[in-house]
Amino acid sequence: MTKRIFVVHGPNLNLLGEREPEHYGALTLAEINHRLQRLAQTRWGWQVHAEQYNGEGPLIAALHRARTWAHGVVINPGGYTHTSIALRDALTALPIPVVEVHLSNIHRRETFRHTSYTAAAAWGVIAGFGWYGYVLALEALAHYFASREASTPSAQKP
Ligand code: CA2
Repeated sequence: MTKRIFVVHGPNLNLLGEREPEHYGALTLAEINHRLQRLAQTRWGWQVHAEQYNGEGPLIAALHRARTWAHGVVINPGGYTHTSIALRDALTALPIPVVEVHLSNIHRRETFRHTSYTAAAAWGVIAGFGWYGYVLALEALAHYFASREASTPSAQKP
């Protein structure tokens, strides 16, 4: 079955590739999204739908919409990681697996970045591997779907 994956980027990530490459790498957001779409299609036959929001409300509204169509979510909540209980609540309300991704290793940076309000609402967290962290998140979702399908009765051999 074709899976639809929602990759959603939080505030300021539209600036990727323009500033702070030492923290966030040299690729633009469009380049990262394109790589994920190509990989997901060729390796698993999945569709990746990517969006970016600078505002908390629109980000939460996009997650509410994703309840109707997505099979999994990969989110980089950006700065809202460290501030937003509302975003955490929206993620908690999703009945599908969520993987939180950070380009930088937030635990090697300023103390205020060490706390993630959103992480507890995620199935898992990946941080510090740059854009490749999004690939790892897709791999994690593939493992999640495969392990669930293997344990459903219809997939069992007689
Ligand atoms: O490491 C990450 O992916 C972060 O989620 C990025 C956030 C930061 O607030 C988190 O602590 C960690 C910031 C995203 C800002 O992105 C920029 C990209 C280029 C230039 C300026 C900002």
